[in-house]
Amino acid sequence: MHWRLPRGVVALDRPFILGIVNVTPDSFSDGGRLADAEAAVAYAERLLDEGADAVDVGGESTRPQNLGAVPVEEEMRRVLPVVRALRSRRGGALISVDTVKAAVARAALDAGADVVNDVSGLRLDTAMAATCAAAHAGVILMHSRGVVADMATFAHADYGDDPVGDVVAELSHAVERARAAGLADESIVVDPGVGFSKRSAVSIAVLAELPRIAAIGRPVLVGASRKRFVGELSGVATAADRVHGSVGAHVAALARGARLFRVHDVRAHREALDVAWAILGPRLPIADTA
Ligand code: HH2
Repeated sequence: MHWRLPRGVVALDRPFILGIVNVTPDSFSDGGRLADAEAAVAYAERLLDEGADAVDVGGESTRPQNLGAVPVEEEMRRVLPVVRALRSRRGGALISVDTVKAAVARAALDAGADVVNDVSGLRLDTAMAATCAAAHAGVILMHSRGVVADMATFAHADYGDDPVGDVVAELSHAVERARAAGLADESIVVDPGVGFSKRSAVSIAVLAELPRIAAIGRPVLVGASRKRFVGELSGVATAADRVHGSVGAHVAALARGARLFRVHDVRAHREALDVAWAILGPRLPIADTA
């Protein structure tokens, strides 16, 4: 299993950790901490030093009570200086940009980003797929419904008899959008979007039935870090304190076929996932040779 990025191929032969760098005033668990670019770059470097394989730089929160849609210029003002500085200070580092806007993605790719993490799965900006294809970017296609302001709510959380089947079908459409625009299959990673347009029971079902997501045929990323269902299951109300529950969710996801993990707490996940991988990796049913 591997992932083709503009500057080479990443072998997914151990758990891949994407460290979260939210350059936002309002993210649900860490908003406002990294208000300026210098703080964000230093934080990203720390995550890389703790064992992150890449960092995911985001300038717009999906938090339901967020401060309103972020204009494209403001999102660029938040994200681009971080991408540029990181690229110049850490030449080899893999950088992802978390955006649903093609203009932001294009500017970030020009500034040295390798991956576009689109939480709308190429739904919300019709120029996004072509933008990523033109740059041969890696893409993370996440399942969600609705717009940024409501995708992390239950506004679109009604499913049929087989919610996981509905997620698989909708995520498969995202992969088709990517292919239609000319993106290579090898550039695509899929993500079931835990907590996005999903009540906790559906988020849990999606993780339990992750082999059905993996059957789409692309590597699977899971982002359960600090999320609401983790708090409910572990009884930890404060999002930033949900590290142990997050690790538990991600180790379970690893056992069910996930290979990439978007996390806040990098060191804890590096240690836990490496240990879990040494035990599970060679014995997992999903072939690692794809
Ligand atoms: N979750 C969030 C944001 N981006 N991207 C992917 N691929 N998968 C996820 O599960 C995912 C994501 C939400 O988490 P966070 O960045 O911590 O919060 P916020 O959106 O409030 O900035």
